[in-house]
Amino acid sequence: MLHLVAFLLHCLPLAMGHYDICKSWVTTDDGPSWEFYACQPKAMRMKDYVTVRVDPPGITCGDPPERFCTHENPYLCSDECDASTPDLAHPPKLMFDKEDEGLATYWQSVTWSRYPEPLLANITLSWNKSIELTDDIVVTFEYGRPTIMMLEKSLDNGRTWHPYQYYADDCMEAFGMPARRVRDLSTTSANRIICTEEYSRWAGSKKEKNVRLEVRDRFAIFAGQDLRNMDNLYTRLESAKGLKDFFTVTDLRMRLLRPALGGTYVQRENLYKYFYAVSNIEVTGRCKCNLHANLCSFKEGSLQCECEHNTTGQDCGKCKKNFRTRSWRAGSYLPLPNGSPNAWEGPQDCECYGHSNRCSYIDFLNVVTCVSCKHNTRGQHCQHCRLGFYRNGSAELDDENVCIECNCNQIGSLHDRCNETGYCECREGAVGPKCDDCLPNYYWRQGCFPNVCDEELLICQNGGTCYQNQRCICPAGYKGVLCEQSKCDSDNKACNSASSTYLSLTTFLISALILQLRRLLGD
Ligand SMILES: *[C@@H]1O[C@H](CO)[C@@H](O)[C@H](O)[C@H]1NC(C)=O
Ligand SMILES: *[C@@H]1O[C@H](CO)[C@@H](O)[C@H](O)[C@H]1NC(C)=O
Ligand SMILES: *[C@@H]1O[C@H](CO)[C@@H](O)[C@H](O)[C@H]1NC(C)=O
Ligand SMILES: *[C@@H]1O[C@H](CO)[C@@H](O)[C@H](O)[C@H]1NC(C)=O
Ligand SMILES: *[C@@H]1O[C@H](CO)[C@@H](O)[C@H](O)[C@H]1NC(C)=O
Ligand SMILES: [Ca+2]
Repeated sequence: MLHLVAFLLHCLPLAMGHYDICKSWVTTDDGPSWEFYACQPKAMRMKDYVTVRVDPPGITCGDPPERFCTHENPYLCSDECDASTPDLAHPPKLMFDKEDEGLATYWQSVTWSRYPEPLLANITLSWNKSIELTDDIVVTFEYGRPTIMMLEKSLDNGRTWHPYQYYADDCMEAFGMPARRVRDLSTTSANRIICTEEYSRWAGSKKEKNVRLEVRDRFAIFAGQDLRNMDNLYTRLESAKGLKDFFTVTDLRMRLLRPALGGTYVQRENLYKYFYAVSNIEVTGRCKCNLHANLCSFKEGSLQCECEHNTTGQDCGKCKKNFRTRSWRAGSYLPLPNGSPNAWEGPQDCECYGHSNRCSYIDFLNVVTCVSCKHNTRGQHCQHCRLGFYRNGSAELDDENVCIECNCNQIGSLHDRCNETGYCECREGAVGPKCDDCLPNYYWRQGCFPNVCDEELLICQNGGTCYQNQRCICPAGYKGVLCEQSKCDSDNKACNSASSTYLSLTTFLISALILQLRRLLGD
């Protein structure tokens, strides 16, 4: 019972924190409506959702079966590890099981039989989900804590790794770092990576079993020793650069670099007593949901935020479709006590139908508008076609082929634009969807021009012939558009000038004939 009370007291400051509801239905002067708050899921035992990997292959004891002894009984080396016998096997999953009172179950490595080659092992924990630590990481070692180890973390599902904390019985010797304690850190160094000697010294194998990453002590720098002033911590998490990220992980890796030595140098004649054995890894944290969810569920093998505030994604890290506002934002712990979801109320008019993923907010119009619409679209939602393009009737608005080029004939049309069925506006005489044909009675020559002559109405006269509707080719002696004019009527000189090089023989003869006729008639 005492244990339970202590446990409750221990958890109280973190459990009772605000930010446990995302919205509530409130009545205001304007009637009832939703009010939205920053919210986060409860802290959970993260070991229940982890996948583990132990490296290198073959580091787990028992295959083949082997004997080991302990530092307490160094000369009674009759314990056995045998992977094929359930009672004697020590597989990695025993680091995460629920233990019956008093009966430790543990993963165990092979012994250091290949000394002086280092006995190295990596234990990698992966969640495939960003997690925010809310309490200490506690690793429990049976048979002694390592004399040298290191904790690493990843924020990107194991693509990149960063040191989290160094542990050694002599930090200077092992890592070239001075030993520090979290208790000595200040507000400006609260996210410093330190090397600590607190968890590596030999203290008798059954006494001190735990190695910690002190999350609570770091919180206490801001919230006070009993974490009573959580408001101050939340304020700092918003304002201090890198502080939130310090407590966030997707993966953890323990690099075990040297086993417990029992307080002495390595005894080469009895290497059966050097190995690693981990009975429990406690990781307490909550799903990181960017303050947009208060529930986190385990679906298809992964943790997943149940996003509110019109956000979506594993971490509520983006806006829902139809809610792509000027940009997604995380919620904020501020202003106290309920924080802000930093979300837009209602769907913002920033649907871009997939032709843009960026919007900008035009303050003085109070509208959100898509920018850089692709696929020849334009408009607030990229819902129109650019000038010179028209809507493809058989394509949805979000189709890449939604806009078709007008392709108006440059000469035949008045401009590049066309109507909704792709018809261009034609100059006089031009016709066709693209204005590349001519009306009847028009001919094409760098545009449409009215016929000059044809076979029916505009007939070339005096024996003239129509050339491609463009002009009459007149016989000698005639001119005019339709060869309707005799050259002599208008210009006697031309008729008289026999030497004119422009006159053909025929013309000459005809002219002579006319001359003779005139003489005969007594002109
Ligand atoms: C443990 O992981 C580190 C990278 O974090 C790697 O460099 C090292 O080789 C690994 N050790 C073993 C024994 O797999
Ligand atoms: C990780 O989580 C994502 C999102 O829930 C899921 O699609 C993916 O399959 C998961 N990957 C693994 C290796 O479990
Ligand atoms: C989200 O969308 C719903 C439905 O359009 C709306 O009622 C609500 O106000 C929006 N905002 C937030 C913060 O949920
Ligand atoms: C119109 O859209 C449909 C559907 O995407 C596409 O198959 C077709 O090629 C488009 N038409 C033109 C002229 O681009
Ligand atoms: C486009 O113009 C053509 C020719 O003028 C016309 O037949 C058609 O109905 C017009 N389409 C629309 C949608 O206005
Ligand atoms: Ca266990």
